[in-house]
Amino acid sequence: MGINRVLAVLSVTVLASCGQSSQETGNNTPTTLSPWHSLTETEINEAAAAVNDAFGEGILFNRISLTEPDKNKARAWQAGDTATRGADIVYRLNKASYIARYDFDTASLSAPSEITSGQPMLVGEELFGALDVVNQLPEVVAALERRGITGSDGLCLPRTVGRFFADLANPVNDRLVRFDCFNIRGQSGLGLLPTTSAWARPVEGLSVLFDVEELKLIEITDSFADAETPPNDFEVIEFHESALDTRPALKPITIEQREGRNFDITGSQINWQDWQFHLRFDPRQGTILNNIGVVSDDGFRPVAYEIAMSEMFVPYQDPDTHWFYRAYFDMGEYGFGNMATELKGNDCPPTAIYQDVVLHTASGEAFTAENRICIFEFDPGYPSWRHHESLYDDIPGMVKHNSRRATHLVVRMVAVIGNYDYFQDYIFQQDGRIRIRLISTGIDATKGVFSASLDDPRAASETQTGTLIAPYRVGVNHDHFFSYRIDMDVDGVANNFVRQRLVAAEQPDGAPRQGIWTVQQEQVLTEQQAQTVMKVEKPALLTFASTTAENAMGYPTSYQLIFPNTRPLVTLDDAIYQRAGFLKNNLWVTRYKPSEIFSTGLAVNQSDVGVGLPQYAADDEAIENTDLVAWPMIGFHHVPMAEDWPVMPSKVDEITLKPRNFFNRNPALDVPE
Ligand SMILES: [Cu+2]
Repeated sequence: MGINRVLAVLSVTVLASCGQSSQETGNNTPTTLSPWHSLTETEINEAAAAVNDAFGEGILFNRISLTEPDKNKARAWQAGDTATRGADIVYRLNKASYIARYDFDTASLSAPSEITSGQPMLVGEELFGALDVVNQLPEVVAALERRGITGSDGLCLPRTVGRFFADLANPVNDRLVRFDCFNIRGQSGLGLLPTTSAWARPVEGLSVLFDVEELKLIEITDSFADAETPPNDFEVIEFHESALDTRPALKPITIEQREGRNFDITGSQINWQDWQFHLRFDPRQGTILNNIGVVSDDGFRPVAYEIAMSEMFVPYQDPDTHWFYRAYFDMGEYGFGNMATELKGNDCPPTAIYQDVVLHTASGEAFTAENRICIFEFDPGYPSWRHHESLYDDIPGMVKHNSRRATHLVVRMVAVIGNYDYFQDYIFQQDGRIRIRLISTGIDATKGVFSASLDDPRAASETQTGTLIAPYRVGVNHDHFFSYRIDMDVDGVANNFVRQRLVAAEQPDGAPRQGIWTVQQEQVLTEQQAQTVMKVEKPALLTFASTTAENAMGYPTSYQLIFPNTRPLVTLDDAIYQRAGFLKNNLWVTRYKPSEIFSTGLAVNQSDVGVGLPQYAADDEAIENTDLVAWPMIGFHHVPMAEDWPVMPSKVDEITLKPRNFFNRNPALDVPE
């Protein structure tokens, strides 16, 4: 079906013509790579060649990532040193999955180990290769024609399937996806082009289970084969600007830095204000920060060794034949880095600089993807701090008003996982805070229904699992859960996890107060004890404290983890939720292990139950005075609404790392007026 080819050609053309590569990237090229530098094109090609040489052709490369560097060696690395570097190569061969490690120093490949639990990420070539075949299947063409959709007006798109369909295929070895379809017919003014939103007209009741490796149809399910179908050919709201009656433009707010930027980039290292960190890009996790800390008069003070998202889980809440399986582990199943899109237009402010990233094809060839990261400074519009001393208003000559402008540094990428767009931001502040911000926008997944409004007698049953957000479309209820991995190293590797609850303290009879609240420390000595479920009635202060450094008042220097509380509503015994064991707690704390990177395990696609964080914590290791990793979970329950349509307003979720007795005073005190 020509449309997919057309789309592919269009996107390539757009990339070539609108690339912002001529912009300054701000990078001073170093002579040697740091331990945390993203894999280079040369390195990726060398690692892939080693695997091809050892095991022959026909290998599908799912992921070539930087090997987690030896932490002790990496921490001792100084600019100019030669770092030890390696690549982890995850690949498919003869219907099995493997991981091997390539060492660049010795040019040697480890013996591969077979991955027997779960499967590696689906890569673009698998999905798009299958897409062409599925869209040309006579059964699919016929089912679409029965619904009045012909030629390139129909487009079926792939979804991961969890660990279902064991009666039809082998969920352990077969690479399964299920396609559902859309009417993408273009409307007046678009010429031969499809509608702006490929997701706006669902073709309900048609699903195609497909093996993307064998390119084999397994099952086609048409619930309306002999019946009237929900409408699929109505006018949709085009959201490109020329199709809209836009409001009058605002008088412009100009953002500029005439004297240049305030951050320096050398290789993977970024310095801004007192902050220093390394930035790399990974096909699975996207942007990863390493060796993050504060440059002080006493030298480099580490805060965290690594910060990255570990998994994203989006389970839909509809038991329908065509919806029950929809629960996406977007990071482990598709790859957040692989799905990163070019940043352009209003994605980043005009002062941003852009970085290209290096990814690879399924055949292991490295390529450069342009402008996948932007970095910029930003004025949030409120001061870093302020005080006006009204007591002295009448005293002439005194400085009564003090406020200091705040400036933040933002590192941004955007991944598009099908209908949703996710911004992954790391924000550095002058007051010592680091914020991890996840912004969700894009297009709600909708289910095609017969009702155009609640007046239709069918609407009552059709809106049991969602909201009629536009005529003939129900936005199905779902969750967005984000699991992060933060390797805390507060003033050194050895840390303690401190959990304090704010609790009511009854006062004795006759006291002037009947109740106050106090801070009570709980004993948290092991991985099991550290598992934290948030309670509205007993808020928790969650901190990671140095075991060696104290501030001037004698407190252990600490960083606090702050994040909104969300809980799974569905039992963790559910077939889908059993694969997302990280949901059990708002926060897990484990002892650092270089092999424990992903909260849902190494291979998430069609993964088994109970993998990942529950396994890492099962041995209940002691976590006193040792190297600790924090695993906070954030997210939201999404009950869609009309305002989500045709494209959803940006929704922000955040984790804050906040200094708590890490400094001796407000660290932004010295910001000049
Ligand atoms: Cu949503």
